[in-house]
Amino acid sequence: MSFEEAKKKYEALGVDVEAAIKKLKTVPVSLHCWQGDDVRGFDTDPTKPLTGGIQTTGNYPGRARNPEELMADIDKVISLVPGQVKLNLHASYAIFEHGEWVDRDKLLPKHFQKWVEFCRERGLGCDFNPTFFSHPKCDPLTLSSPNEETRKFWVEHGKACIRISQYLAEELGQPCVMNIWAGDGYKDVPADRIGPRLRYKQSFDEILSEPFDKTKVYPCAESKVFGIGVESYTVGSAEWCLKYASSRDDCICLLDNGHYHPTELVSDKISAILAYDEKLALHVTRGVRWDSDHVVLFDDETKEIAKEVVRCGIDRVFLALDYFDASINRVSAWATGFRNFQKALLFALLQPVEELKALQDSGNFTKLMVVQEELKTMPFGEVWDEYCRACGKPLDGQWLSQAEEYEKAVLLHRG
Ligand code: RNT
Ligand code: ZN
Repeated sequence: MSFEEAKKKYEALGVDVEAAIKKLKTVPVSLHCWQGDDVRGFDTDPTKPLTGGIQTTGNYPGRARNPEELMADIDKVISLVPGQVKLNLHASYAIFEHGEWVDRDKLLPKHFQKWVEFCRERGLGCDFNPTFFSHPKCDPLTLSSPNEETRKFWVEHGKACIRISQYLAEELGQPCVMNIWAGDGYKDVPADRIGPRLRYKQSFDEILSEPFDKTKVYPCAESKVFGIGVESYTVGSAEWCLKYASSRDDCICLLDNGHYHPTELVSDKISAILAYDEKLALHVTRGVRWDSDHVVLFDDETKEIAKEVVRCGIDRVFLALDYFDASINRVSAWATGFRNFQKALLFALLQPVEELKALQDSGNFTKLMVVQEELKTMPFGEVWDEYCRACGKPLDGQWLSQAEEYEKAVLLHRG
């Protein structure tokens, strides 16, 4: 079947295929830099373990070891994926020059100047994340620590990151989403649950007291249910983050779909939050039995998340990917997840939403089920190919060989 034939089939359902393609090309999706180096960053000893309750597994060759390698890998990924990429950086990816090094509480915009140049040359915006893990000052708590010196250190880190986020937004002319996630919590049953939560709140308040332009910097609070070694209690739980974000007009909720009980679905949470808030942020990932951060697939829940984003208003949701697989070619992992989320968004944009809603509202659940099932076997692949062509990017079946060549020419030569 040709694209023209596929388009006719969609048009018969009342779907505007060209409009869907045109829209998706403008929707930024944040590409997480941390897939390229197993979340190690450049500001601490790379032989020290990843902390904060997150874990990468696998030792596939080719991990990026420095900014040059990471940038080259990101460039490769960008060449392999359709759509509007935005970069997502962690503070731990600061670039120090001439033997300089500063601790996280002293980070300055200039430590991200190289990243600004990278983004500017490629027309990308940039999102940002303070890094509250993999650092000697995690005691293991950070923003909720009872040790005032530790807590202050991490508050200063958060404030420095607000200034850096503002700098990124101003230099690149696109808003910067600044996501606050800290793995603070306890392995075993705590005696005091409210103390850390009150200190966490105070720390967030102190970080957000740093002046910033609310049209340029969008701070978020990312919740979590548990982490490895932090099984019994998480300070920044779902309720804490929801309540915190709703208590202020300058903080939004960030939902990571790996951060809930496996029977809970983020696809069902999106509309609940958007019934109250103007904006929402997402980390799209794939948890296999736990928050394992597997590569995003074109699977049912990813499709359902994309449908909800489209139906609630794609421009109201800041979209980002968050996964890290060290057991396969990292460039391919990045490209696969990014392409799959693009597929899910395009698939969602090709649904006859008004007709489906009308079936629901008129109580015709028989037809609603049949139509929704039949949409699954529409000639989506033809439209996807056309979208890739329209973006000037490789189609399915054309890009993996490029990742493999890059592996041979570049990645396998890394020690
Ligand atoms: C951890 C959170 C967090 C991190 C990144 C590196 O469970 O999902 O978003 O993955 O900030
Ligand atoms: Zn996340």
